[in-house]
Amino acid sequence: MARIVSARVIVTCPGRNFVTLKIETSDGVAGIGDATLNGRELAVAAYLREHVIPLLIGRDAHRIEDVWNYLYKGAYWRRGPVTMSAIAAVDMALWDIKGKIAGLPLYQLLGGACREGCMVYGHANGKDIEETIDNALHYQEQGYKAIRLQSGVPGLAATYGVSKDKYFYEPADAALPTESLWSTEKYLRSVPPLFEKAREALGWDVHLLHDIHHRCTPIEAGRLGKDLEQYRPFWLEDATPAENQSAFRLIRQHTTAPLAVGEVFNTIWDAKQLIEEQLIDYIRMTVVHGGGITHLRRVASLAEIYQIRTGCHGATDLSPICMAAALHFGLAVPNFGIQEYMRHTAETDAVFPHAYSFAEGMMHPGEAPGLGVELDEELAAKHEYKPAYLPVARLEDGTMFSW
Ligand code: KDG
Ligand code: MG
Repeated sequence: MARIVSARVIVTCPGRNFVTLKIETSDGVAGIGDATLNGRELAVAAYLREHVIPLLIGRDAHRIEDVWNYLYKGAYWRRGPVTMSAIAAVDMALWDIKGKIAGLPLYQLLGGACREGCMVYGHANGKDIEETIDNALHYQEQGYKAIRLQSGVPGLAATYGVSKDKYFYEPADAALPTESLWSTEKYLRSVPPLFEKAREALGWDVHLLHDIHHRCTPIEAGRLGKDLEQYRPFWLEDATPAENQSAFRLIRQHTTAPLAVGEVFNTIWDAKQLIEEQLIDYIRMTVVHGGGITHLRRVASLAEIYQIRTGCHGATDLSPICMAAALHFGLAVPNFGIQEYMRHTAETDAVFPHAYSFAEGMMHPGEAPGLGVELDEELAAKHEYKPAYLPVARLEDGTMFSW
């Protein structure tokens, strides 16, 4: 038995905030898990410290499934991003420990590689179409096979997905939420010309993606899908808020553009109807916000029988630990689709040295036992937590809107 003897939460801010759970066993093996929830980091840290860690001490680190069920069912209060991120962190750390004890990279424990690597997509953005396409050409030169396109909208001062720094995207940009104005009409006019120009400049051999970021109603999303179909998008992401899963039926009635959704989902229940009615093509849940490897495997298995593939969230607000977990999962899951890859800064990478790598548009988790990521605690301690919030959006008349 590998008894859990200690567990600690480490909060660090190497350019942005990350929460890590570190679990140690009686044989001196340590595993780490990502618990970062952008803009709500300390809620997860407190949940872990106050309500999860005391329950872990003395348990057998090998009994991953049992620990998962203990934390999920045993809390009585189920689901939600705070709870599920905390459970995910425990789950990742335990899989890391199991891999280290076995001397095998995690993907081997998940059934072994189903492919040579995970295709990833990079983020091209710019203040206008020209700048976005210049940026996309840069990604294409670096070997990316898939690129997400987000451009500033004429007439709007700022929009999601368009960063100040062309190559590093950091949406949580202020100590209190900044506010931006939104117009769906202006936005809907701006996307088809972006895709038209992108196909002219980049050709047809590269996959093009776009994130609507919950900004459309179903009928608006249907119209946008129709307009973009001719440019063969790989996917349209988060077309409409998905609390009402049946809303996606309306989008499906109007467009054959593939749909991706789920970066804000936490459990299989958030996606059940979307999957069972085949209302989507890609499920975007990832390890940290989706209850860990143990739960994400169940989501992917349900999705597989409906020909839905994975497309895990991979923004910079998920730590390199989550990125590694997602790559092991992506390599081993039969219905992998694509993995989002927003590179972390050198400052972040220095705190989380890792075995995963990128080459020719593909990523591989590496062969190090477990997750293949370490946390440099000494360096982490030098970067103190800084409150940072995601922006909020209002319509031009002042009505609060989805960010
Ligand atoms: O924390 C929010 C970001 O992760 C999100 O805005 C990024 O939509 C996003 C994406 O697709 O990466
Ligand atoms: Mg998104």
